[in-house]
Amino acid sequence: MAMKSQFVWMNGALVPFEQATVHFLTPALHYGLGVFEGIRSYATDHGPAVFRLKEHAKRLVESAHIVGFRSLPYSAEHLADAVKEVVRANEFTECYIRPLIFLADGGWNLNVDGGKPAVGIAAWEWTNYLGKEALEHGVRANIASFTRHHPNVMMTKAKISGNYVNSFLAKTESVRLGFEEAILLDPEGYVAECTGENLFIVKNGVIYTPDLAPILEGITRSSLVAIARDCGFEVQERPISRDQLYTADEVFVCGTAAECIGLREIDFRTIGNGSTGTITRKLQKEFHAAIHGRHKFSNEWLDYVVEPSAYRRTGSA
Ligand code: PPE
Repeated sequence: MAMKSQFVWMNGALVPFEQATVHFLTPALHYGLGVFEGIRSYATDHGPAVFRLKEHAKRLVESAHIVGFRSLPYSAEHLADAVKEVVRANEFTECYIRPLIFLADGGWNLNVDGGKPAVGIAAWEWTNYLGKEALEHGVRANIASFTRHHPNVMMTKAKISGNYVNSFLAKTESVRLGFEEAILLDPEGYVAECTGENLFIVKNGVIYTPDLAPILEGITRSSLVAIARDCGFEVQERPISRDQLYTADEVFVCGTAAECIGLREIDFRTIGNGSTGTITRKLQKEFHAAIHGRHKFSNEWLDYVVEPSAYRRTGSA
């Protein structure tokens, strides 16, 4: 199994991978009542480091607050430490980390207060989320026939497990049609985001991205905005229409799993020169420097799994 690791953190302790199981009558399985995060650890000269761990842990706890969990057994700080423990225990350098807080017990009358949350954190080696060629050549996308959630139907700021049924509908349709990713429009018909990524366009040297109202506040999105502004690019948040995608010079998407990937074709229309654009390439390069500890933002954004001075002494994690 590609997602195999040695240990999974379950409710406060590491357990062997095979023991990280839940019962069929776990309410989260029936109702999608869980909140999760996608986090990554990367290799750096000072050993493995988790990218923007504090922000991910904060969003996880905020997602739990949004779905109505009143008290959690662990704080954001405790969960952040547990994330690093999972990377260390599994002896991973580069991995994807998946914490999940889920309704584990009770709540069968559809009331969060009638149940109890449980927490798990797994990690696995996940690369090439959008395929091997994606980084170099970009991917082909379509506009989904499914609309993104209205923010008062499903809470779009929270990474709620059940929200992802909408992503599954769109992505499955997209892949069956022969594309690699789907772009979802918001209930007003403007571009929202992809199934697991935020979206940007470039037109005449200016970078545009939809404002935060209907979308997930992506941590990669905010990192790329900071990097782009630091490079001297103008970045504007504003509504983007479907036809503005077609005539953009470049379109790119970003997320923890996908990182930063160009879209070379949308709805059978070539975007720009039909390959990853120059500004996208520049941002990819800066982003890769940042995650691997070679950028001026790296200090602020990386959390070392092993204290850097200890790593220098032993030369390993
Ligand atoms: N929008 C959606 C809907 C989304 O799921 C993600 C992350 C983003 C934007 C970007 O957010 P951020 O990772 O903070 O930059 N999607 C996660 C789950 C992917 C999956 O297949 O599962 C991820 O990239 O980890």
